Amino acid sequence: MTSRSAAHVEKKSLCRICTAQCPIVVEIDAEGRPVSARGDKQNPHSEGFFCLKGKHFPEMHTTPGRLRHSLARDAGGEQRPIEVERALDEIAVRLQAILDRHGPDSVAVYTGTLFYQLPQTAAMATAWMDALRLRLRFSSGTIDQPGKQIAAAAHGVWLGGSHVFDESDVWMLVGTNPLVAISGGIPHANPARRLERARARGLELIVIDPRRSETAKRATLHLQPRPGTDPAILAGILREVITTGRFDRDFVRENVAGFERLAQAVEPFTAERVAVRADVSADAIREAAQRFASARKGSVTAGTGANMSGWSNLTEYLVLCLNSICGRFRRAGDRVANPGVLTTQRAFKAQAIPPYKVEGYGKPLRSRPDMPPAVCGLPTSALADEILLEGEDRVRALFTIGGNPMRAWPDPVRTQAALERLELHVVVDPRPTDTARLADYVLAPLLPLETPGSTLSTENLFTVSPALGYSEPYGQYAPPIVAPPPGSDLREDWAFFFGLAQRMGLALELSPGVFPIPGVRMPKTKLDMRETPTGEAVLELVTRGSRIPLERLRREPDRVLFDDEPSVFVEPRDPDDTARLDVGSALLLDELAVFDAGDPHARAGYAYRMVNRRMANTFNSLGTDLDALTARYGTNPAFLHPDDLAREGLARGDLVRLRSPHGELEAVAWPDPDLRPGLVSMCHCWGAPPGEAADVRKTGSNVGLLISVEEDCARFSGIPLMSAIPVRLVRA
Ligand SMILES: Nc1nc2c(c(=O)[nH]1)N[C@H]1C(S)=C(S)[C@@H](COP(=O)(O)OP(=O)(O)OC[C@H]3O[C@@H](n4cnc5c(=O)[nH]c(N)nc54)[C@H](O)[C@@H]3O)O[C@H]1N2
Ligand SMILES: Nc1nc2c(c(=O)[nH]1)N[C@H]1C(S)=C(S)[C@@H](COP(=O)(O)OP(=O)(O)OC[C@H]3O[C@@H](n4cnc5c(=O)[nH]c(N)nc54)[C@H](O)[C@@H]3O)O[C@H]1N2
Ligand code: SF4
Ligand SMILES: [Mo]
Repeated sequence: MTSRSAAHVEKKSLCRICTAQCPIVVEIDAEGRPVSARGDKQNPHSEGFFCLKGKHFPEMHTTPGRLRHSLARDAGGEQRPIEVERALDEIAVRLQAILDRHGPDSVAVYTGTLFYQLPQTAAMATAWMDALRLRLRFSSGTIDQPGKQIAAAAHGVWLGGSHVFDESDVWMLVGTNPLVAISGGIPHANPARRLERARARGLELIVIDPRRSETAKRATLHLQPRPGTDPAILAGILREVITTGRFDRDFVRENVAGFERLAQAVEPFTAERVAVRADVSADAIREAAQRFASARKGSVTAGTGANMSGWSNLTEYLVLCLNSICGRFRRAGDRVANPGVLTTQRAFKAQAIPPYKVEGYGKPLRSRPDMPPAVCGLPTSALADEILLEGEDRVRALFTIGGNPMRAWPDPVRTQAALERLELHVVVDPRPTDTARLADYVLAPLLPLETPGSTLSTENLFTVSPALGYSEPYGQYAPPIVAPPPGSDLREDWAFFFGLAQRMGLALELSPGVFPIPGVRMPKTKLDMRETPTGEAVLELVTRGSRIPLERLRREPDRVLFDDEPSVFVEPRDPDDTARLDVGSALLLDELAVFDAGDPHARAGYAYRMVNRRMANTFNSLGTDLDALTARYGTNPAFLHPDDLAREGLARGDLVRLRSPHGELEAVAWPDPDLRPGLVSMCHCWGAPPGEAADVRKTGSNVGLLISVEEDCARFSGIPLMSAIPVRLVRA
């Protein structure tokens, strides 16, 4: 760390790179620039936890690579700085013209990961989309873990909430590596320490991952199966729990429907048969079932590995079924460990929201006529095709907010062709990303240390899945602590959408929170469109109706745990309520028979499978351009088991060519003894744009080149096969 001169001050804030949102202490120099960050050791929630990315978070604010002005493409095709108010004037006119001529279905919005970490932006941009009646909304969610929403709809939601990690004695993780991803599964703040403490009090940690991941290394039981076989393992565990009678009879009798149908569906999955399909021992299946079911409290949760390997819907559904039949939910009278701080206040009740519609949300996309829109949102894997459609009827304008399609979407060749065809592409991003470079306008936002923020978005994650969100009543307000770079012309992200709405004569209604909360009516606010509100005022509106008023967090900045408030307990079921969770959904369990019939993703002649993974020092495409964060591996190498490397005659650092049935890429080979043999493990969001001459040793490789958006896409969400992809190795 730089030596701290007398003129330097330290101020508290939150790192906003990933969903952990770690409390940090930022060192600010005499000129008011943020120069470094460290974890806040005094913070009782995180106890000083942070990571190397967070250390370089201030650099994102000061790097010369950051956009200090918005950009517009001129007549000659060059992107040049433009005054932001003028950019908004021009965008409003061009957008209105497209809407007038082609209607709302000619305009699409893609919201990336960062969108969901900016609650004010999420709320304002959503209000703007509502006012424009835009239907074509796509998000990174359908190339992430879309099975979660599908499964929740088919299963229903328990209003009492799930057991939290800190009170559990068993925890099962399927295709997720929370010690590196820090994205839930194990609570965000300081997951390693939380796990260590939990293990010390006897927690059983069961990890299912074809890689002996950082988390798997600390498990009490690690199953290292073939990728793409999670449904077999979960069905095998469910069968074992059912046939040995270890399920929660009382909970099932009172709250669960479809038990017989589930029992029938998993009947073929004996431990011995699962052992063959997944290549794990039958004893390990029995052991996992016994340990999971005999514990008192706990949960099973799945991550990207389990969602990207072909069986997103089914796997997430079986996860919920296992939680349900084992009664892994809070009951009437139980204390709620995480009643919320900044989220709209809600009641906890020992009852179910019954299953709701999985699909049939509006009419299908033109490029996917056989795929009725589902509860997870429109398939992002189809968005490039919507732009590339022949004829009048296509997407002509796209708004990309806090996302980087050129790096993140499957099939970057198609993505590039689509983005180049757009009549209007507006990107909201602080960096000149590969995507921003193709845009007509890049709107450059202020960054978190310059704007008011809070922990709301991470708290809100409980709505996405059990085991996500905070496990205690933690909340923090983060005031702006540095000024924007001198001479810059930047706005808070949300202000672009307010500005566009003003110019287009729209009236906006703002909802609090980032995601809707099942069973809760959110208090909406009609905005006064004559005057732009302050950032603080917008933050107040998105926390409206919270259990702890934002004002208190502002007043008492060191009070970040609200555990001495009156405790919240789960209320009994409403007297007339008869709703049940459904573990027998035919819609989803039918997929189990399809799964059992064989591996539809296998292709002859492709000896390896490529699996997804995250690397510690980059966050999706963020950090891939910072030397300090890429020092360890240089790029995103192709990890292989040392025996495979040797057999292929490869050494660390050699270039390899990977070919899938869809495409190919070049990558740097790297040994990983923790990987199951026969696999290649690679991180996403790297690589130069297709067609650009580039040195893979510097740019890394775009894994999306191996992915097809036409074949092997899941029902409902269209998530392509993004893990367990058949590949073969070719010497480069
Ligand atoms: N092959 C393969 N592909 C994958 C995955 C995989 O595992 N394998 N993972 C998928 C997953 S899970 C996801 S979530 C997606 C990620 O997909 P995206 O969200 O599209 O990609 P990111 O790189 O996270 O994009 C975030 C962008 O937000 C910008 N940003 C940073 N701060 C701010 C801010 O304050 N305001 C605004 N407006 N922007 C900001 C960053 O500069 C960055 O360009 O990728 C998916 N793609
Ligand atoms: N450092 C860092 N943190 C991040 C991100 C990042 O890019 N970098 N990205 C963020 C985002 S957008 C998200 S969505 C989260 C994701 O968080 P996670 O879902 O935890 O993502 P990963 O760390 O990639 O862990 C996925 C694991 O699944 C395993 N796997 C692959 N295929 C299969 C399979 O078929 N079955 C099973 N059981 N396992 C399989 C992989 O070996 C890997 O260990 O992380 C977030 N946090
Ligand atoms: S874990 Fe995430 S939020 Fe925490 S310091 Fe690292 S990047 Fe920032
Ligand atoms: Mo993600």
